Amino acid sequence: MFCEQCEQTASGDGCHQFGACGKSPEVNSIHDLLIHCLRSLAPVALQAKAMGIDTHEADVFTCEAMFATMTNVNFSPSSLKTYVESAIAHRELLKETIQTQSPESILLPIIVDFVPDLDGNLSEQGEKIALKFISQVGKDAVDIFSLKLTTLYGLKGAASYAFHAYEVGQEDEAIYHFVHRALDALRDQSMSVEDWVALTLEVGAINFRAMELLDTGHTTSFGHPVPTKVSLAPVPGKAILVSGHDIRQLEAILKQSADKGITVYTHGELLPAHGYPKLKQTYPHLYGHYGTAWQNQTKEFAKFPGAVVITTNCLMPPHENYNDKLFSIGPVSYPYLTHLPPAEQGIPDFTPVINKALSLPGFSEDVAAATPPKSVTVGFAHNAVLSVADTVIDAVKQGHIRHFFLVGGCDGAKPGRTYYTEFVEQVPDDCIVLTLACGKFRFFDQDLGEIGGLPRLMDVGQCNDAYSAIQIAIALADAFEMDVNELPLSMILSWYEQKAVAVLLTLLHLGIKDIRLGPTVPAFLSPNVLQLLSDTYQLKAITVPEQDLAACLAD
Ligand code: SF4
Ligand code: SF3
Repeated sequence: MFCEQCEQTASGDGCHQFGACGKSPEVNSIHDLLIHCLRSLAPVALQAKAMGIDTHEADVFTCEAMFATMTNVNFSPSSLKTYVESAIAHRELLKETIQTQSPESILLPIIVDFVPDLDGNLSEQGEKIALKFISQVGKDAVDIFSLKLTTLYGLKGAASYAFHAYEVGQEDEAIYHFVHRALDALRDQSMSVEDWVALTLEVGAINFRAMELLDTGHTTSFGHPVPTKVSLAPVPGKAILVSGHDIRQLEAILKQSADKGITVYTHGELLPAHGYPKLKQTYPHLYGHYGTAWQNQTKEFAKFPGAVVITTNCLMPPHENYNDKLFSIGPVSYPYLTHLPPAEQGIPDFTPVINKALSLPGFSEDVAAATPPKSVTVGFAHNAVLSVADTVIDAVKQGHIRHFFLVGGCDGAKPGRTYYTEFVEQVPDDCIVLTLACGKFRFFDQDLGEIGGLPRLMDVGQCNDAYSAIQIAIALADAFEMDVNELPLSMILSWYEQKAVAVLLTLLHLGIKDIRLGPTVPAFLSPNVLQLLSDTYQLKAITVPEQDLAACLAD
């Protein structure tokens, strides 16, 4: 096998024997097979679009299937086989419609005739057709292959955000068209390094649009986030824990579990859900947050005394001591986990989750009483922060706020990730820390105090709320009549999976410079591509907190 799509990749080089994420060579090859099938669907979808044929189902399917191939999402050969079958079915249906509408032959590339042997060994077939370096020719082969991988991985992140946005009723045909176009470009042998750089940055542009749509979907459905205190201590009683990113599915769980005497807790990237006022008002049994980031789930899920639902990434191979109370939905799947299929409008029937929660002990009075009453405040998205923009601007002008740091991104298990905790601990008292995504769990419960009534630590939201952080930066730059890069703002980001790749490409597409990235730079960036990013955007790897902090404050 070969995979290097995430930060955890073995020896910082590539997983060759088995995935560090728990992905087997077999599953890795079926991911590759699925990507190949989506690449074979792409030119057909593009042709159909050009002829005015409705491709909507294939578009949404493509985004969901891309999502399934991301790190820590789908480990199930049988579930992945269903995705492969559907990709071919969507493609054949569109081919048929094209032929009916235009019987004179339309030239489509050979890839559209690829037919996997669904009764054969899918893994072996995937291994044969995976995107490989050896198929690359010419003097720029290494760099073009690197940019192809960057495009593909960023596209997975952007497509998954587009799928989230679709789920909350927001779509843009331009995104779907681009997803097919970029997948189709992977077979193009005529593109130069410059062409690939341009396409890679286009992934960033399209991801910005996907995050914007998701923001619109969330705020339209649940209101603009407001600063909200979230308890980290449990209450006695039966309990459900919801992990991942999907706020719409969290709402469905809340709806179906209302009046059942069950308390619902968030885990990982669902913490910011508490900031959405309509969700809190409608469902008072959405109570608190349990645990920290995804990489601690084996301990945290095992200890949780109720049912657990994982809605999106990041799923780790579940331990047998909790797999009977863990349920997956959407593109997430693991061989021996119970997967709840979508019923009405993509929402599963969560009865098995509710029954499991009722059958488990829940939090006892003793445990609840013994847990120290701790809380964190969430909900500092663009609307909330910009509603106090005057206070922020005054504090900067009067010298009370010296600098802003955006510290966040995807978390992981590497020891070097303590950098982010140490960095935040060393940020001077006259600076504000904005944070987002699961990287925040390194320091989310620290009390950094206030500056002139403004909290020094503000949680902007999930990784997709990078959109919100960008809106805040743009508004501040406008207020100070300067370029975003001239603001007293430094971005110290951590990356792990492909959503982070998409967010990074968005920031580069917007021309944001001086980003510090860690804990390591992506293995799929060739030395020349890395040099190009560092020359053009001054993208740098993190060093040690003291040194980076001093450099940011000196800029
Ligand atoms: Fe390795 Fe990451 Fe690929 Fe998993 S997703 S196989 S950890 S590179
Ligand atoms: Fe975390 Fe997986 Fe990316 Fe959404 S939950 S940030 S790593």
